[in-house]
Amino acid sequence: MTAGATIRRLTAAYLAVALVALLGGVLTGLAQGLEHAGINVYPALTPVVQSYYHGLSVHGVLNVLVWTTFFICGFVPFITVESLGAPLAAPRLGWVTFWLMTGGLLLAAIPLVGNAATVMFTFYPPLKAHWAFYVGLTLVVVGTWLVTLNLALTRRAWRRAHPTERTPLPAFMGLVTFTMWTLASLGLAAEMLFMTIPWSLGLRGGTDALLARVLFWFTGHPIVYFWLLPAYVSWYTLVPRQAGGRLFSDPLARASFLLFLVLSTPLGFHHQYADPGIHEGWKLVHAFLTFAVFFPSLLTFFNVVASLESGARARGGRGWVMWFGKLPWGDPSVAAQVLAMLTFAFGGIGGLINASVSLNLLVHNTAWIPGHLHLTVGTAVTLSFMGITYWLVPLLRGRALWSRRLALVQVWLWVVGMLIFSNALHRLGLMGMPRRTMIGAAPYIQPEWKPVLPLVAVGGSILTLSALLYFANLVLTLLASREPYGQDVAFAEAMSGPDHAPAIFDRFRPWLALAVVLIVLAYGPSLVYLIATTPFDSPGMRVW
Ligand code: HEM
Ligand SMILES: [Cu+2]
Repeated sequence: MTAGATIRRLTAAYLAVALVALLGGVLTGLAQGLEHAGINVYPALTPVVQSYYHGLSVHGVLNVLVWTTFFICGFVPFITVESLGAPLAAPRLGWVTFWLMTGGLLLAAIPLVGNAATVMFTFYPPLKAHWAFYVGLTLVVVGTWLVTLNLALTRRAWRRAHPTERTPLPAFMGLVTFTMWTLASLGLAAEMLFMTIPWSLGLRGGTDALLARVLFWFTGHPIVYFWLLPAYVSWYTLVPRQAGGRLFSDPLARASFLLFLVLSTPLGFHHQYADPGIHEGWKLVHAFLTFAVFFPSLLTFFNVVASLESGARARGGRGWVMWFGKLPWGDPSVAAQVLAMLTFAFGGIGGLINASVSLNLLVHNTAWIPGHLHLTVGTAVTLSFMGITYWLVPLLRGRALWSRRLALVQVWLWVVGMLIFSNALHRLGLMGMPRRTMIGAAPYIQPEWKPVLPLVAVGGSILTLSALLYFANLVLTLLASREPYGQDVAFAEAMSGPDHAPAIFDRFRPWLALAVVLIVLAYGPSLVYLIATTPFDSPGMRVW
């Protein structure tokens, strides 16, 4: 089964933008890592990068907003179309969407690169960017809604031809991902449309930090699931097959995604435990809901490990734990994703610490936080996406990966580099070192930080080397590889198939309604109060 040519070209176009963004993200990261060890490369980088904070803004935006979003908008529709065996319902809309998003990205990039949007990827007011930054990012978000629309139309057309079948799991998961995101992104859209855009255009005199942060984190927590769920799609529906096994349970997989749909959004206050102006009681409600959304991740862990085990045992694996060694470690796509899963276990444990109201106070705004997010979005997601491109780029190009061995080296380097890098940041954070700080210029550097700081640069350099090998391999695959590569996408079969799931596990509306109810309960009172009382009298600031 192969999808139409349109989806392939569209996916390739999204991947191209995503990869360029990642390259920029990695290079700016290297400069930050070196800076922590006292090697200040910023003077040499002017005027391209005009300050540490300029570079950090580019780093955050390119990595977590552009690389992730563009990869996902290429990968998820591809998987959906392939698994349905039906073409994209509205191909022209697909291209309009791509150009809208790319146009928005370019619009946002002008002030970002030009140091007129050095507000970091969270753009908290009263830091004020050029209006083109906010408008451009808003266009990208609107583009993602059009992707949702196209996926929904595609499933509807498929449903007409297959009235009684269960939606195939990969397509179901793709749709849940985009439905969840569309609902969750309303907070960000509201912040842009009612606050930052009119304010940056001069139509509104002042702004308010707290309301903007509430709207930002309404979207800012679920966005992590928007990054993570596409990796889960691969872990559930592709990796078991790549590992020579079967998915343990299709109904359990659906259950976990439906729980993500319901629970991803109503918990953003866990990013605001330290913010005044939000009642402690609501912070506690969001804390409990955060622990609740850990549950579908545990379901995922159980289901995916059981699936991997089936593959390893089919390959002759034995014992309670030793089967793990029998996974196809020579396949860089599998190695990348299994190692991403392992790294994610540490990220998850750290996440529980962040989510705990009292422990959060210890790590809040310290280097612990970037330590955590490089394990999660920087590895669980990014290394999984890299693993996916190790088969997806060959498939789109029709040529085998240039070098599997180089890819394996790359994958292991990423993990080793990340363990050094992230461990150092976690430890520095526990010693009270702040994040988002040009540490080399800080007069308050503590003696106990000094032996750990060079590890940030060592780990960061290994990561950069790994990334450069990754890009080299992909470029050589495009340009120099001669061996042909097949066009089939092989999805995993399930030991317990979709027909074991109750019919309600194949419906969206009841779950979406439940999600809306929970959001209204968890956010409604605080939002109503803030909107009614917020004075919008804070002037904007440009501090760079
Ligand atoms: C070569 C690889 C990388 C290196 C050396 C690196 C380095 C760094 C450093 C040192 C910081 C801390 C800056 C500070 O708090 O002052 C940072 C922040 C950050 N990094 Fe990376 N990074 C890399 C790759 C990535 C990737 C792949 C992602 C995500 C996909 C990512 C996402 C982020 C984010 C979101 C922040 C926080 C930005 C902020 O506070 O505004 N990084 N990075
Ligand atoms: Cu969060």
